[in-house]
Amino acid sequence: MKQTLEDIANAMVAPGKGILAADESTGTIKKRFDSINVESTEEARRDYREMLFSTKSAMRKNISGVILFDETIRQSSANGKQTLVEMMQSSGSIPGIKVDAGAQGMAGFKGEKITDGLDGLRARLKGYHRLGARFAKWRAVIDIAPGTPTYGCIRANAHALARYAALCQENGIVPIVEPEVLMDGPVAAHSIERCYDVTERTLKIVFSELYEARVNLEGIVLKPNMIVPGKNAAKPASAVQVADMTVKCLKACVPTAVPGIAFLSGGQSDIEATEHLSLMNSRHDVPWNLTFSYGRALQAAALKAWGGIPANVKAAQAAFAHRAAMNGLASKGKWTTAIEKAT
Ligand code: 5MM
Repeated sequence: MKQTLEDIANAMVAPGKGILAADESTGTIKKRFDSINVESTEEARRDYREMLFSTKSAMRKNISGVILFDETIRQSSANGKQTLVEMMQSSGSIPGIKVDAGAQGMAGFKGEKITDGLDGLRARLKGYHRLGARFAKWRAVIDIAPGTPTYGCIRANAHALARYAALCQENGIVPIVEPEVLMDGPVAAHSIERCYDVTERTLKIVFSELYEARVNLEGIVLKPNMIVPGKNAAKPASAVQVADMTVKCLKACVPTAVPGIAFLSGGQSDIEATEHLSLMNSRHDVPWNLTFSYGRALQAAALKAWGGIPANVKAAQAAFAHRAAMNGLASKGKWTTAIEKAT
């Protein structure tokens, strides 16, 4: 039976499950591999991602879908027996694809960025659908610094997100709408209150643009930042404060028609990202499923344990399965430090 956009979106945010962001572009994965002294070849990238996608317990129980990069959606396993897409499908996980072409300097807006990738997007989406993708991702980047972000930058990024989302839905693909207010930009000295204000403004404009573009909100997943201070902020925030302010901001901005919100980790530590998500779910009643769509916070421990050495695959898979399980608990508000340490 054909799945509707709503079916797919609901499956992506099912309780206990969340999304693995493994869509690092070639430059970003190189940086990750540099940190473990591994050369970023096509084969090494395949081996690393195959290791994650073949972690059966995590993929079956806690990973509803995986965001892939263009190279990965076309790759096969090392033994050539199946494509990586088939591998994740066999565990019941949905393949997704990053379709933006990255954030570039925005002409006329010094220090601000606009995400590229709308040209030819309709044809690319049709191709990705044939390859098995049932959801996509587009990330807009909003940086906080003295005098920025400007309305012009937020508006242009929100408009692009809305045009992308409409094209995805036209092609049977659920759009993940990711407007990321950075916590680790070049300055990143802002307070948690400033993050709240900028995120609120950004989300208000994004949902206005989605409405104008006639996007069906029941068939999207929102991927926002949490409300956190910049990484160089003078004053830290408590985990409870992050959870409460994030939920308050989302309640002020996100229509209840949206089935789910899957957060990015944005530079938080693994444990912080898990704790914040769990506190949101345990402390608040919300009309959406709140879950994770983490890149770094799901992969960091596994990447380190792997180190590019085949003999470490089992340990790395155990590290990935552990993080996925902890975040699965957090999506139900059931994670605790005691469970984190005991398992
Ligand atoms: C996996 O990282 C994605 C970005 O890669 P590029 O910068 O190479 O395009 C990124 O979009 C990611 O999906 C989100 O930002 C969430 O990742 P984090 O690490 O913030 O949870």
